[in-house]
Parts: sequence; structure tokens; C-alpha cells
Amino acid sequence: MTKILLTGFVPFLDYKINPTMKIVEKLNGEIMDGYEITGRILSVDFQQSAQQLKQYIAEIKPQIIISLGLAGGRFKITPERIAINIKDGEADNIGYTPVDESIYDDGVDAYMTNLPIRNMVNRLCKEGFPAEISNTAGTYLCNNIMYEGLLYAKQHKEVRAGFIHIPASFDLAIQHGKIPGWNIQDLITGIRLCIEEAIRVSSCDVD
Ligand code: PCA
Repeated sequence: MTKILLTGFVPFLDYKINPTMKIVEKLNGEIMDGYEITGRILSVDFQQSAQQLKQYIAEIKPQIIISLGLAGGRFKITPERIAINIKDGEADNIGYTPVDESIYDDGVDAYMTNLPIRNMVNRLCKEGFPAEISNTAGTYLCNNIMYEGLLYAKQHKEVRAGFIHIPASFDLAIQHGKIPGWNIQDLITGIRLCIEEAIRVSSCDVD
């Protein structure tokens, strides 16, 4: 069966809950239009998460790679357009704090996703879920994992890869106190819609 690798992250910084974990756990094992979703959780650790992603890709051999990340403070579901060759930002969960580092010294500056992000956003909005394309995945773990996924997709032409940032869930918003939150069921439904759009274009690739 054709495979989708769906990843989420563990909690990090002052976000004690990461709703991407719940979404990934919920969708793990679901079959949509002949595509099987395999969910995996990544560490918030620059070194380890890239290795984990590569290991999961090698194990699952996905046709589609969709990574999810929490963007605490965003109001909408935001499929990302671009990943850049930079690591910079706050400490990861093991205390590593890169400053202006390249992900790869000889890496290209940026990669654009080949997921159908415009279709995803249009579909979400049509179904009543606020969404927009984001033109920056930041320079922290999410950008790092998106860059790794896109690098793999560039090397494997049949693969589509990308990243979707989501807002906080209600429980996280309440716990945090300063960020907007969504119902977790709506987040799950929203990601399902995005996956449906990814499958739609991916199945044309292989036809
Ligand atoms: N969001 C962070 C890293 C882990 C996550 O869920 C980010 O946006 O980089």
C-alpha cells in the first residue's frame, strides 16, 4: 500500500502540551483512498530529530511526508511554503542553542514544498477552517525538519513533502494563558483535509 509518513513533535519550551502528538496518534494507521498513514513523533532536538526522520523514511518509504508543528500564537492552520538552510533560535529540549548555523554547510539556501498548499488552504477555508499559506517556518526545529523532508523529496522525484504549522489546542491555550486555541477535533479534521488534498495530487503523479 502507498504510504504517508505523518510526524509530530513532543512538547517544547513553555508549551507543556504539543497538539501535533494527539493528531498524529489519532491518524496513525488510518487508510485514506488507498494511502496508509503512519504516524511518528519526533524529539525537539536538532541532532536527534533529523536522524529520527531519516530513519522513519527509510523504514516506511513514504510517497508523501507531512510534518506537523505547533506554532503557538497563530490563529490559523498554516501550510508552509519554504524551508531555509538555517538553524537559529531558542534552546532545543537538550539545551542546544544554534546561532546562525547552516543545516548543511553545502546545502542549498532553501527548498519549496511540492505539497499542494494552495489546494489545502482553499479546501480548509471552504470547509470553514481558517487557513493561509505561511511563507516562513521559522528557523527552529520545524524549519529544520521541513528542510530534511524536502531534501529527501528533491532526491526522490516521486515523493511529495512539506510541513503544516497548527495553532494551539484549547487545553494548551488554557495552560499557556496567552495564545489562541482550537478544538482538537477541528485540528484533526483540518489535517485530514490537507492529507486528502496531498493524496489527490500524489495519485496523479503515479497514474
Ligand atoms: N513547533 C516548533 C518545534 C516543535 C513544534 O511543534 C517549531 O515551530 O519550530
